[in-house]
Amino acid sequence: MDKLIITCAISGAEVMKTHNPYVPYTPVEMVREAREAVEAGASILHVHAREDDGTPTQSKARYETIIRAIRETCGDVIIQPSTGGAVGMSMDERLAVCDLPLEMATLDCGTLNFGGDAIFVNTENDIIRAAKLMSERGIYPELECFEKGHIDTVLRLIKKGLMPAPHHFSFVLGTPCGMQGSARDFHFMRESIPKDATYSVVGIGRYEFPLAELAIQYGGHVRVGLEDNIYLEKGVLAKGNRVLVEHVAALARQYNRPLATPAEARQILGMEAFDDESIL
Ligand code: KMH
Ligand code: ZN
Repeated sequence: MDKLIITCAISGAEVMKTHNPYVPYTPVEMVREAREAVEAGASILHVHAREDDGTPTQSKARYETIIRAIRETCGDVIIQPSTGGAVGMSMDERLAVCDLPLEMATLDCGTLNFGGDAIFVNTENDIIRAAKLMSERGIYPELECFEKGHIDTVLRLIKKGLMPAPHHFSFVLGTPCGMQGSARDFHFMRESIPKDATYSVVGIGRYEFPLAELAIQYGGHVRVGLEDNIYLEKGVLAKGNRVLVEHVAALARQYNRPLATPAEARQILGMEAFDDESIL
């Protein structure tokens, strides 16, 4: 089994300080959360930029400021900005961040009800556009799939030659109106991807740690962080991203699964070696 890659989704776009005061907004707060997540064992940081008041933004300039600050503090960690942004943003707005020399970014592979009247829109043409852009710019996509139909979409695009290898999936399970995160849901998803693909689980809310434990046992990888879950345990807010990563690192120790360094994560995922001259 490969070493375990822990991704930490430090900020998100929808979670606010009113939900958990450790949610970072400013670049200084982003660096604090990034550093603590990396110290605890994360090798990938999934980042949503925010304005100082917490408003989600896909501003290139804001991402550049945040990424440069994180890079200075966290060395060769893999920095993975979001192209999902926040619900309601246009694809033009969401993909603007891909103008930066990025190593990796998320690529959302289908539309989903997000609760109430909110819909997270990713049409087939949106997905194809994002895949083409990222491939042209050498940005490694993390294929976010919120349900099995999203995996099927990716498989169809692979067949059409529109989704080049390597393929690294994220199973985002437990959103209010999406697929939930039971063991049965997990196995259905992991058995549905190509044999040579890798995957990470993203358990929302109470699914975060049970899915992490399953992925650790079955050779998958894990994402945790305040974007996905604000609690360390029922009713106890997590005092930052560090404790969430530490919890997964402890589970990994329990199952004798060593953690991957950023360099090892790049190897496992089939990414290019890190080149700090050309990568932000
Ligand atoms: N904030 C969600 C609407 C991603 O980062 O690519 C989308 C999201 C997915 O978080
Ligand atoms: Zn995200």
